[in-house]
Amino acid sequence: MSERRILRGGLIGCGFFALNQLHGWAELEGVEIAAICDRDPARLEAVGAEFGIARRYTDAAAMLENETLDFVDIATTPPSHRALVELAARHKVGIICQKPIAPTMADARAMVEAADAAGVPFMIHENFRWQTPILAVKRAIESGRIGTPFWGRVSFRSGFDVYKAQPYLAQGARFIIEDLGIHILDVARFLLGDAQAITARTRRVNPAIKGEDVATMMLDHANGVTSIVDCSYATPQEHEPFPESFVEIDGDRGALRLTKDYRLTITTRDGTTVEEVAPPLLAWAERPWHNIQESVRNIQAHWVDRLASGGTPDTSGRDNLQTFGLVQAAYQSAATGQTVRLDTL
Ligand code: NAD
Ligand code: 89V
Repeated sequence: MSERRILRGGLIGCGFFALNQLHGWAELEGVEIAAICDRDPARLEAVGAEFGIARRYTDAAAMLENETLDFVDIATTPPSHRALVELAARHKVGIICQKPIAPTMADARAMVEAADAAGVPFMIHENFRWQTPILAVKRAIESGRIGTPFWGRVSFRSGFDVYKAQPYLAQGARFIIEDLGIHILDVARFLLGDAQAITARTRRVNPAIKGEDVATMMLDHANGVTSIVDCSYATPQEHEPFPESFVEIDGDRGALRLTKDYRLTITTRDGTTVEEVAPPLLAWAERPWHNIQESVRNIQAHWVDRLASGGTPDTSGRDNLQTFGLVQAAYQSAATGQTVRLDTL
């Protein structure tokens, strides 16, 4: 049997979160980050030195001209995503792009079209569903122990100072749904199926930021399940849970709860079991981020597998239109007070 060729990636955007991505890639077999790009030369140099990557560019177009790559990993903020995805599509390389996919639905759809037209795989780096505890919840549902789900809640409530590492989060007119709620909505889709409509209410509690820091959303799933997705960065707690997501799912034969410190409790009429489903602390990871950091490595491993097999990644650009559609519809619902159906977007 012939050995699998090492896949060559080029990473664009060497900021706060890209460091996790670079650590994740470095752990995986069969893939290497051959070149990096950032328009900020100081960041480029610092990150290149830290990870021993000599091929460095301040211009993504120059990187794609000069390097032979299998894929790009776009870790810039959303205003640059569409142009970079279209650039990569013109060069016919695979594309990973950070969430949120784009500033608007029109941009998001154009990016999916561009990748399809070029015939290249396109994955959104939607990593929360790849967290070990969320995967454990998915397996528990699939085991059938709680029967058929009829109600769910995915909740993320925190008082963590998220603005320190990501100051741009305090500056946008939109905040928690677009940045964090997007993950929690995706987890709700992953666990309970696609949603057709959403009703949302938002608040800004912290006066020092521009966007909303609290959101409460109700989803009507296509299979008849109702779920609540609620997010807050205005909720200090005695035992800060950041960045844990809590899950409650009720089924016709039992109920499950994913609670603080990664405890998964399943109760049926026969009794209750409790399991610890904590993520491992990877060598390069640090608490409390380790849950998110491990999910980065997990989604990257999934990309390598799908690139090698020619399969579509689970969080493809097209799949992500459903998650991003929920984000857009949630803002519309919060602005109008009405329930918004996704097929009206
Ligand atoms: P950041 O501002 O720290 O880093 C972005 C970097 O991209 C900067 O160094 C900037 O100079 C560079 N850049 C911007 N446009 C560029 C271009 N056209 N060409 C080359 N370089 C360019 O931002 P961040 O906090 O690292 O966030 C980046 C993305 O990651 C965002 O979309 C954010 O939502 C996402 N993010 C995802 C997670 C997650 O868990 N999936 C967590 C945090 C951030
Ligand atoms: O996942 C994210 O995009 C991050 C964080 C978890 C801190 O909200 O912004």
